[in-house]
Amino acid sequence: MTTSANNTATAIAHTNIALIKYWGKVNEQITIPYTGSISLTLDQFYTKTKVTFDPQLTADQLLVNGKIQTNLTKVSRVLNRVRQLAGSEKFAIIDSKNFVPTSAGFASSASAFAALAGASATAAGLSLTHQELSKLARLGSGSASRSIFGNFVEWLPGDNDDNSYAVPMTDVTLTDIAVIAVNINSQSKTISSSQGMQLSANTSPYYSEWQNVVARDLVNLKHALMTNDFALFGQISEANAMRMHALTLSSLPPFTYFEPGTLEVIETIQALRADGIECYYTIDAGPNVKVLTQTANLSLIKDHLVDQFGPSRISVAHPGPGIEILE
Ligand code: 2P0
Repeated sequence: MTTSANNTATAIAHTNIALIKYWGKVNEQITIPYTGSISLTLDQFYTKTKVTFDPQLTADQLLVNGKIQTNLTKVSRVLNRVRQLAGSEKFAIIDSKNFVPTSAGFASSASAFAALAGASATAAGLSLTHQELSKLARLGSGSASRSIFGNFVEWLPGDNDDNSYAVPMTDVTLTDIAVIAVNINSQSKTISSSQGMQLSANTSPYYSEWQNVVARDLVNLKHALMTNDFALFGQISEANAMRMHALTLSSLPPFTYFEPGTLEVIETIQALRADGIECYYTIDAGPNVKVLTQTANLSLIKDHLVDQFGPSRISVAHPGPGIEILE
């Protein structure tokens, strides 16, 4: 990476879907997770962010899709670290655009904070490695640490700011994967991921067992990825997602991200599978469902979901690239 001579840089980062979920922070200030996690970066959904440091500014300014934002808490964590590393006191204008079809129902924080890390570090003249960018993105949002890299990515939890970062997974032989996103509701949720995971970690009686579950699921998912075992990949991913959602149901007070439509998609996937069509589902901190399948069954499953839920709710993605920095 080269240094930026004119205080400005643009970066593009893609969103990711977690297969082994991150759900809980040991340290909320610097986003150290209780467990590791594994995700797949997706090709269709990304954020493009331009950062310009300007000595005339008296505060950071954030535009998302052209709209001024007032809550800059997480953005400031990233920019303050960049200023500290660069020995600069300049504030920045951040112009961020999400290229996530409204029908996809993906959260944009992973791609947004990964793009912010790449653009702000470059604009400040820093030459950071991808590992350092992953740590920087993590300060904004945990899942963003993984969106620095393409394809399958593992976030090594670590226990401090220096050893908690994501790495690209090597030796993966499972490459034929398609993800069908079914949008049930794209309104923002009433319990944010940060609030939800904190509640689960503090109150679910199952939280200590979740950490054991994730340790086992990480080993088994890696085995599936290295042996090109799609059935095992799907089974582990689906079970891990449901175990994460069991933490929300078992919190005090209990809560869920599921909506009636979420359960409808789950039933459809179970029925397709009973008919011998191989597909699995995963669900993040929201009602929308991502169906995991392979090329051979993609059209059939997509057509089925389009018939049932309507074309505007369905979008398809494949494994996508890591961060791209444009000077
Ligand atoms: C994940 N999620 O591993 C999990 C699974 C949602 C469910 O990471 O609090 O926006 O900003 O670190 O990264 C979404 O939460 O949370 C998320 P913070 P983030 O992808």
